[in-house]
Amino acid sequence: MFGVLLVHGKPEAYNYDGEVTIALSDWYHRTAHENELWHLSKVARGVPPYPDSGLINGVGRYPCPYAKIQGRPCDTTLQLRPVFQFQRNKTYRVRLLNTGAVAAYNFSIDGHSLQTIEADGIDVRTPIVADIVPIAAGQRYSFLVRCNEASNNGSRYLIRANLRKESLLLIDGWNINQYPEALMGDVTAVLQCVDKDLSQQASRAVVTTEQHTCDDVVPPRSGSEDLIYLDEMALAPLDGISAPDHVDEDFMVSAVFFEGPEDNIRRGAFNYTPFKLPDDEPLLMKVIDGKSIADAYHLKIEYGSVVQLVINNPFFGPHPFHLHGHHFWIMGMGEWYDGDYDPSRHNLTVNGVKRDTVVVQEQSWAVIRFVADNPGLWTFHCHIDWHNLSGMSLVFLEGKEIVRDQIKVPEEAQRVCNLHSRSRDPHRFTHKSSTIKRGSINRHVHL
Ligand SMILES: [Cu+2]
Repeated sequence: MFGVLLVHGKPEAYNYDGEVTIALSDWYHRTAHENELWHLSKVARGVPPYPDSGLINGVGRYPCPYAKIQGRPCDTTLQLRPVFQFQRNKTYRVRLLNTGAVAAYNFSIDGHSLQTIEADGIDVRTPIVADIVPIAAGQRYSFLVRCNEASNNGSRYLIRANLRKESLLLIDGWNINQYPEALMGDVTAVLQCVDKDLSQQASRAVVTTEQHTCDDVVPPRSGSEDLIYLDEMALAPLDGISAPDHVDEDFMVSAVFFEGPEDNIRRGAFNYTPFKLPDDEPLLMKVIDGKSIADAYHLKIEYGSVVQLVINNPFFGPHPFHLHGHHFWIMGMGEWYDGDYDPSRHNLTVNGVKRDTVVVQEQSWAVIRFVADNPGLWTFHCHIDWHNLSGMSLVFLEGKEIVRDQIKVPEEAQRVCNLHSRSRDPHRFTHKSSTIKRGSINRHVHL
């Protein structure tokens, strides 16, 4: 099941006449479970499974000759790309999300610039204009787009999501996917400008698909164009609130990969401590019950404090790091090969972008700051699913006493937890149903 959940701000910070949502993803022909087993085996050596296709809103293509060698059916009439119809002289909000497991994209629309008005759910103070917007797994943006002055009724422009293959690490061609060369990086959709009145459509736009075969190779945008890449740090928040200029709790983590001495499996980790999910009950329940969570890598922070996290990435690939429960200010980040964060060499700013997912470039660093104003257990993890899976994650235990004394888990959530822990025990599958007791309420639950 695949979809997008939109949370509308109130009041809207920017005016627009219509809107469309563009969800980018990467697609695997193998099941997630098969990929997970391979990735967590010795042979994978920490390399992520290589995707088969890039998709826009769930559609894409795969070269039929490669499908044939693998004995898979291939129907070119089912290889599609979306067509977004915009009414001319109307302003549209394009919501862009990268829902992929690993792939990063460069997003652009031919003949149009993108006015960035939102990053990861935070409205920006001044729209920042760009031709190309890099977007990593887990990141979101909104742009205002209007059909350009030169467009006519029916004009078509390519929407390009160029899959950045350098974000997919392939070491010596070794992968569970034996045909990495079949991945087509030119993932496209179409913007069509029309004069017809679309005001009766729900989103004031019409979204359809058209056939898009694998013979149709889309060359990259012309090198003669002077293309502007989004300056992410210029996306200061609309509320005008800068990062606090002091820090109460300062942490430094290094995002590493290393081979466990006991099993020779290469895992991702912060500070050589791969995150481990508890086998019994959720961490939140443990804290509420006053139990220790020593088995999971966690950082304890006081409610109300200003927390700074220095993230160093000594690895030869980027990581998009995502924090739950908060937005943070990015205080600074290095270019590729900038080395570890060093206060004597690197400057920080309190006026940068506020968001919840930051890309830390290869062999480089980033510094983020947030206010601990949301008691709970909040995970901070790499949004490359494979890195997260093997352990590149930690938990902020924020306001422990408040969590223990004041947070109540709703009954429905407890019920789900119980079902989850039951499903982990193979013997439980033999039961057809069970009764869960919560206070005076008895519920009969069918499994
Ligand atoms: Cu990562």
